[in-house]
Amino acid sequence: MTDRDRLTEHVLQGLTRPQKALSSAWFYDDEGSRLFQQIMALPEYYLTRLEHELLRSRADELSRWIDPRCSPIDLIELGSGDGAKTLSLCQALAQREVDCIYRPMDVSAHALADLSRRFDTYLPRMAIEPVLGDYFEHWPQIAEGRRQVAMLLGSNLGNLDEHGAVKLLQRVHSHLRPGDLVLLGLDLVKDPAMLRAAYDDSQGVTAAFNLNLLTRLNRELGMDFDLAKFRHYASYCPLEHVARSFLVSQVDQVVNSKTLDRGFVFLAGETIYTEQSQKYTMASIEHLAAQSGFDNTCTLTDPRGWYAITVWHR
Ligand code: AVI
Repeated sequence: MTDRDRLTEHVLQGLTRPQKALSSAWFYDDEGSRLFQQIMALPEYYLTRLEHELLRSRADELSRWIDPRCSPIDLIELGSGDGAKTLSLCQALAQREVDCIYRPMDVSAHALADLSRRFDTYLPRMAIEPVLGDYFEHWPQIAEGRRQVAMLLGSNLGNLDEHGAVKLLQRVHSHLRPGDLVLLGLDLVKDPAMLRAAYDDSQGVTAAFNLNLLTRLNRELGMDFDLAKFRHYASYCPLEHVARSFLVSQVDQVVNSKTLDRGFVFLAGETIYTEQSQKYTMASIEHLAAQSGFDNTCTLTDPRGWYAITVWHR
């Protein structure tokens, strides 16, 4: 099945349900990836900066957890992007003279090319074996006798619902051997106003990021969404610890698709649910580890307890 076929099926299912919904996994076309880079630099979007700072300032500690014996490891990063956040951790591993192969996985060839350039410049000694592909489907071949450390940063796990997150972690578990590790970057529960602002920035970049999904559907499925007739809406639920984003139809309207040869009715005020971003507590991190078969080894946070990096054992 091609990507286009999967998108077609997804839209048909997602826009014919009582609560219309589209997955945020489709946000990341070229323009979506560009907008996400901008989001990561926004004042309200603290996640990237805190994670970066944690990886930088606690790199030594993390590298001791990762590799107490300096044995050969394969560092497999799911959704590495351009590798900017992982460089300091890799530098700490290199300083400890850990025999490490870094295996960044990403669906973007462009991001992997940037990553290779970055490592060539700042850490040319690091062995890198990039994997172009979707981490839900691919896993690199690892030689016997090497320990695997699987990494998923950026609180990307939070974009999956609980079932999806556990399923992904169980899949990772199935590829690891006893003693292998998982390292996750997770955003923590905090002031709801701050969380909401992170998904509704004052410059409107997150709104543009959300609306870009409709531009993608116009281009790829011959749809005729009028972006001026939809608004970005972001919420944070303190009961469920989830930030959610929606696109809200401003008027009664019908949106047509040439590819699907049909129309979709939207009432004024009707929403398309486009993204969830789960936030975590120490207890929910423990619970997630247990549900997916791991032991929580250590969890580091920044001094304010806003963001966590957690290391789990298979
Ligand atoms: C990629 N992911 C973890 C981001 C998040 O925080 O959920 C995507 C994002 N959506 C809006 N802003 C950032």
